[in-house]
Amino acid sequence: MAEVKVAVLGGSGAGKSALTVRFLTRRFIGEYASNAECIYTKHLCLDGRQIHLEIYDPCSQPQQGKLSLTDELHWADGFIIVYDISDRASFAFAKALLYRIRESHIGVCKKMVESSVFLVGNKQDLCHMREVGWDEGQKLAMDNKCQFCELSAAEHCQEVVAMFTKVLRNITSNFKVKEKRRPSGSKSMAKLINNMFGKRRKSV
Ligand SMILES: Nc1nc2c(ncn2[C@@H]2O[C@H](COP(=O)(O)OP(=O)(O)O)[C@@H](O)[C@H]2O)c(=O)[nH]1
Ligand SMILES: [Mg+2]
Repeated sequence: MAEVKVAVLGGSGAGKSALTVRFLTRRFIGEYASNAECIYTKHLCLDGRQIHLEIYDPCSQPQQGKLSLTDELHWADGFIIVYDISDRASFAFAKALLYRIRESHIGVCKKMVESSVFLVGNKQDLCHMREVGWDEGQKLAMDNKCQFCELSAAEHCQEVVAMFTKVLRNITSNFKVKEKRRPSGSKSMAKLINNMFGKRRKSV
């Protein structure tokens, strides 16, 4: 069974818990414990593959200046970065998180990292109070080569499920690439050893 770990990060009040609970229960309950740091677990089947999913929903985020994220960056296979479209400060915070993720993964296969980060503009139902344009979110995602969508945890269920599913699918396909690489690497090493010593032995 594949183990997949996703961290949902973003400013306080952006809707991290609402999105997580919406995905896990398909419900929006309005108020969420803000002092509880949760790792939710769920078994699910994705494209015929069994997955043990863990979702990290932190109770609060460190201030922008103290953005270490070291534990999260080690722990997670993928990230959902959430901001509130009616709160520009949460967008600035999401930007800082994306930069932090990007700089921490320098040297790692870029494509894998990029495909497992999703920027989400939440609270689309509050578009009459919008402070962050759709195009700004889209541009930030393009600059960081991650995926992007706007949605509403309060009003959209299918969109939330689709967004999480996309993240999971990208992470598991990264796993498949890693699995494939390993045997082919050892095979080519075996071939190399065989070519060097095997052939020589034959010629003696
Ligand atoms: N209008 C609206 N409110 C939302 C939405 N998502 C979350 N909220 C509200 O925003 C507040 C903060 O949400 P919460 O999930 O606790 O944010 P967190 O601190 O990032 O976990 C709560 O009162 C939620 O009911 C949304 O899509 N639309
Ligand atoms: Mg929360």
